[in-house]
Amino acid sequence: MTDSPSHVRATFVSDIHLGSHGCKTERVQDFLRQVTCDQLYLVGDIIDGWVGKGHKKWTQDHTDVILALLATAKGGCEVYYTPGNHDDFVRRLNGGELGNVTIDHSFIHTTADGKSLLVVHGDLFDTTVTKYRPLAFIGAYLNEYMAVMNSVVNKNRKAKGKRPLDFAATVKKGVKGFIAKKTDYESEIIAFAREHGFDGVVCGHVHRPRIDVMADGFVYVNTGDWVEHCTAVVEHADGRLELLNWSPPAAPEREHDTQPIFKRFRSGMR
Ligand SMILES: [Mn+2]
Repeated sequence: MTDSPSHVRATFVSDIHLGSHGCKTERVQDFLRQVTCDQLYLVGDIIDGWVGKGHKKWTQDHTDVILALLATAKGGCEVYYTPGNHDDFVRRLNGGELGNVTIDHSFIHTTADGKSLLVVHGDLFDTTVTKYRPLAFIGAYLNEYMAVMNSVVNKNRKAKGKRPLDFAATVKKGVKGFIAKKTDYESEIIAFAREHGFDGVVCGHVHRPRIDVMADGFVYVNTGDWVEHCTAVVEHADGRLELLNWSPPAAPEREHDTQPIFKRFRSGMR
C-alpha cells in the first residue's frame, strides 16, 4: 500500500458488487483516490442487480462510488466497462459510449510491452451461470444472507470487545471451490484466449485474485473482488502487472477471544 497517490498506466477492477451488503465501498473510494491511471477497466459485477431492492442497502456511499468512477472518466481517464452477470442489465448498452465510458462485451488491452490481453468478466465461461442460472441465483442470495448475518454477529462481538469473524468468506470459499471443480472455469477461459491468439486474459467473476504467468508466457489475471479480498490489478508504465491488496488494516489480535471449537471449524474449511 502507498501513502501518497501513485499513477499507473492501467487499472483493472471487478466484482465491486455495489448495492450488496458485503461491498467495501470505503476501500474502493480509498483505492480510487490513491491510485490514478490513464485507463480504467471495470471488469464486471460492478453493480449487483441480483440482491434485491429495499433493506436500505443502497446507501449514499454506494452512490459515491458511482460518482467517483464518473469523476475519474471526466478527469480524462479512459474508462472501459465490460458488464458481468450481476450487472447484466448494463449489457443492453454494449457498444455504446457515455462520455469517456465505453461499454462493451469485452476489450483488448495492449500493454506497454506489447502484450495483447483479452479483458472480459468471464461468467460466460462458467457453466453454473450459463447452464444452471437458478443455482447461481441461489448462491448470490446465500452469500448476501451470510454477509448480513456476519454483520449482525460482529456487531454483537464488537459490543463484547471481541475480534470480528468472517464466516461468510469461509463458507463462500467452500461454495466457490465446488463451482471451480465443477466447471474448471479458469482453464476454459485460458483455452479460449489462447485459441484466439491473445497473450493473456484479464477476468473477474470467481473472486480469486491472482496473476499467473504460464511456461509459454501466457498471463492469466483475475482481478479478485471488493467484497472479501479488496484487490485490483495495475499495469505499470513498463507493462509490468501487479496485484494490489487494498484490504482494511488488520485489527490487533486479542488473546482468548476465539472459542476453540470455532478455530477448529475455520481451519477445517480451508
Ligand atoms: Mn460474476
